[in-house]
Amino acid sequence: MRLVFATHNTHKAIEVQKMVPDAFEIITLTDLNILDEIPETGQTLQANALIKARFIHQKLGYNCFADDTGLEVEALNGEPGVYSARYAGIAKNNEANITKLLNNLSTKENRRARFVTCICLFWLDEMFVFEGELKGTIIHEKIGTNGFGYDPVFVPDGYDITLAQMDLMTKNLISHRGKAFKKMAEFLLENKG
Ligand code: ITT
Repeated sequence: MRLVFATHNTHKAIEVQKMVPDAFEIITLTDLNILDEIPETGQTLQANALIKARFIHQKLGYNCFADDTGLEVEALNGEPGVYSARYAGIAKNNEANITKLLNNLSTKENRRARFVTCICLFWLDEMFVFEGELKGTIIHEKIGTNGFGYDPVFVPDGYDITLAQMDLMTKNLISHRGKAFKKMAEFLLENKG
């Protein structure tokens, strides 16, 4: 069964395909040749996930979902939060975002942070929301080359390596997105018939 993921981020689509039941084939906006960059104008992660999922649901009428993730850093009053993708001003420039984050944290002792993912699913024309979080610490320099975004500077609680040093399977087991998508996968398994 095809399920549209309202994203152009192929990294995320690969992560998610591994998490949902095999019966579901994840199709991205790029696969559908939909080039629109859906404006994420919401003030919260849930509002942005809803904007993206509703855009596709209204345009195509398909079962579809979108997610939004933010990194919330305690000492920065929850920043970058909903602005995580464009923290340094340039959309999705991971290098610049990490540099700005490390600069802003350079004088702070508290380096606690968490990733939060919110998913909005349109399933048979009804809307459902799923959430997951991952707590950890921001380190002082980048380590590792796997993953994307802030992974090279985030060490999850209970580990002494960054998310960028983990293989994808391990990241999916513990991550904010993994936990939120596990909830969605359980829902889909229960409701697919
Ligand atoms: P969309 O096209 O789906 O909007 P995106 O790249 O903007 O893709 P998100 O909205 O989910 O991705 O996440 C916002 C930013 O948060 C993203 O650009 C990364 O900088 C960061 N981020 C999200 N998930 C992450 C993860 O698992 N590890 C590290 N950083 C992550």
